[in-house]
Amino acid sequence: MPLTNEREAELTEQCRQFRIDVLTAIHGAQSGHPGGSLSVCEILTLLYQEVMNVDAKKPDDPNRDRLVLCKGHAAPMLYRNLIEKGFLPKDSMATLRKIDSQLQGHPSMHTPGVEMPSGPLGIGLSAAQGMALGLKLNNSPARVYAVLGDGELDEGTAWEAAMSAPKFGLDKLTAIVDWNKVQLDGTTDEIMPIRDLPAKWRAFGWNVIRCDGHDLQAFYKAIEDAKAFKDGPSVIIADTVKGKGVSFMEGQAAWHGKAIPDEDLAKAIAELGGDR
Ligand SMILES: Cc1ncc(C[n+]2csc(CCOP(=O)(O)OP(=O)(O)O)c2C)c(N)n1
Repeated sequence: MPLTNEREAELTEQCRQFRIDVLTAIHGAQSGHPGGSLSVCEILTLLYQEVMNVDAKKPDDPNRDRLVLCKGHAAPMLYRNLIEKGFLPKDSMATLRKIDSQLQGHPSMHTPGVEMPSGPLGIGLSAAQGMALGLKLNNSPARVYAVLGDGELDEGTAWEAAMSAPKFGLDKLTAIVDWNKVQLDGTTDEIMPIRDLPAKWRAFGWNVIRCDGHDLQAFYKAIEDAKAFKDGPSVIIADTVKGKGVSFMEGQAAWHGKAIPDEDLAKAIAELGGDR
């Protein structure tokens, strides 16, 4: 069943608001990662606000779904989603990257709702796989989502996990690659060509689903298809745009990790439909 038109419109509006809030917080901190936070907006928002079974009132529920943000530098978009789910106070975005804040530059176990610290790229999929294996041994209905960057796939450890998850038949594990084709200081093609990414995952034994990672309906269908596949893990290769939603950030490695000047924040907010 697709999302209803009404639900799709609500989630679209949330994505617009979350983009503004995330950029405002990065501007306030004068440090952070705008590009990769914007590209993963629909992915994290659909998962947290629609798909995943997580409840801030039952954070230790053994049957909760888990998400590992392997590309931990996109933490502001994770935090904005956790706020919406009630894990963090509504005004906490303003504390991003401040000393003693629960919202550090990269996810930490001190932050309610975070399942796995991340920042060093390449390790998150192994952690997610371990969670999925433990849950499977306990016959848990919980699902595990691992959100990776394409530049992150330059790390060999990611491929160790890619090789072993099919061996264990982890059908409740879904990896999602935010394939925005840009990494820290250049395009993925320039730095380490990834070539036929879907074929690579297929060769490792994964059920491969490809979709537009900014199209909520398409991504929702991909999640449903992953849930329906019972013969092993699925990977959703989501075509995305780094900096999505702000014209002068789109596709630009320069906006990977950069403090946002006042005038650029104002321009970005205007493009995103202005004040909330
Ligand atoms: C092991 C490791 N090496 C290097 C870095 C520095 N680093 C942070 S983000 C990044 C680029 C990541 O690119 P990608 O995964 O495509 O992220 P996205 O474009 O989605 O933001 C790099 C090299 C790191 N965090 N961890």
